Amino acid sequence: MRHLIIATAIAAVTGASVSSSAADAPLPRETTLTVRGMMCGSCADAVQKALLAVPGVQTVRVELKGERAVIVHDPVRVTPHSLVEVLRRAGYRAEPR
Ligand SMILES: [Cu+2]
Repeated sequence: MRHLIIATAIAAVTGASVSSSAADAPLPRETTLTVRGMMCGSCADAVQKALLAVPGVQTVRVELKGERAVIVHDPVRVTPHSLVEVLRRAGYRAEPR
């Protein structure tokens, strides 16, 4: 529940819609991916940007040393598989965990 509150707060800051219509939207889902191939901070930035560019992705937290990315997203528009595919195209091997 805590990350839902954080996602809403971030959406408010970025100007995304969180008003009355949010009641009709599906609850955000959190997906954690193992991401392999990140060697430095630039890789982590590239992974974050690639994921944030996906419509329906709300927040992304990348952990370089932990080899993972935690993504909060609309569960209808974004699936774990689609996130894996985006990272594959960006040059990183990823899998749900
Ligand atoms: Cu790098």
